[in-house]
Amino acid sequence: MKVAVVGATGMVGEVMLKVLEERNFPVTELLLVASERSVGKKIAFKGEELTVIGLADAVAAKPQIAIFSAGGDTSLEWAPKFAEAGTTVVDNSSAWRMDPSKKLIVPEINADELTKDDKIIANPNCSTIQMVLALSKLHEAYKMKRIVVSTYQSVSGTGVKAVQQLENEIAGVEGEMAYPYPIGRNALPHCDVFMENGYTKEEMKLAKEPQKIFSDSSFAVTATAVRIPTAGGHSESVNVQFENNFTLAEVRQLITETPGVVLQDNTATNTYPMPILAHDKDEVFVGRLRRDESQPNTLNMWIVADNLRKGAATNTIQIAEYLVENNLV
Ligand code: A2P
Ligand code: 11C
Repeated sequence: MKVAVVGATGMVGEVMLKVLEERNFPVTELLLVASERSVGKKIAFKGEELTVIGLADAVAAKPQIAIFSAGGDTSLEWAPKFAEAGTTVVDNSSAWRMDPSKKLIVPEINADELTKDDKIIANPNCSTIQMVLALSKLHEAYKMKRIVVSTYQSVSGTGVKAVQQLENEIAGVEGEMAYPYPIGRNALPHCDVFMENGYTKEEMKLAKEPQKIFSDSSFAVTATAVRIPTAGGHSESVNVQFENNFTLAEVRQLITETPGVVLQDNTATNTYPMPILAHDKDEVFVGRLRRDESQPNTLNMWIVADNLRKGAATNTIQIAEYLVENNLV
């Protein structure tokens, strides 16, 4: 496969290269693409030095697959140009996610929707992916009615500038601010921008993407997204009400059987998911399973994943793997 990575010099792009290499994705030629600022820069892949190229040259090279993580504006402008040239784009930005003509894919849940005609495929938001994957078998078994989710999101979700802000604060040096307030020793109930309804964009992604992924609008989601001073890994407190009753033993069994999900749940040994345990892992970790004693058929859970891996690079590359394995490119 001739593959282009658009945004190869960015935080997610760097992890994409690592994941392509680790999973031995069948790359015959790799095109590293970034903005004009980075053209000519060298980046290593599988022990080889590759030179970063610009978007127009990458389109002209007609890769079979282009994986994008270069921001929504770049995707809006360039994904259609790649698609027109015959390239299948898997896009990690928010640009196409809610476009009714594009599919929003978490491979373990709905990759079977994909066909050869899908030329631009959207990767969901990081905090959505880990939540829906952890809930997928439970939804099948008990049918979700309503989810109340509160997130504890790491600064890596914002990008390099935010990681630098946290490092500067820890080192006690002045620097550029990615957030309107200090993030060290703080918690900001503010991920992405505020919208007219008082929610943030991040909260609305959590509220709207799950129904599209499950092709099911019969459940509702409400979210509060909070930025905390962790370097990497997003955590979520999820309260989910089902139509049907469950036992905790069955829930544990279903979580154990969910592909890509790992159960870490033993209060006797202080076993529960944490960002430091999820770091650099592709799985989604679930623990603190408890029946909500205030309401019938309702479960409390704690979900953690590496937001740059399953939340971004890994999920995108799993979509590309599915396309290759099923001869869809
Ligand atoms: P560059 O490094 O040349 O700016 P991050 O999210 O970590 O900031 O990374 C964003 C990625 O998207 C980088 O690889 C960046 O390239 C790339 N990018 C940003 N704007 C553009 C653009 N207009 N055209 C192509 N690539 C872009
Ligand atoms: C965050 N979820 O942690 C964001 C990062 O829509 O792909 C990814 C933004 C997106 O702030």
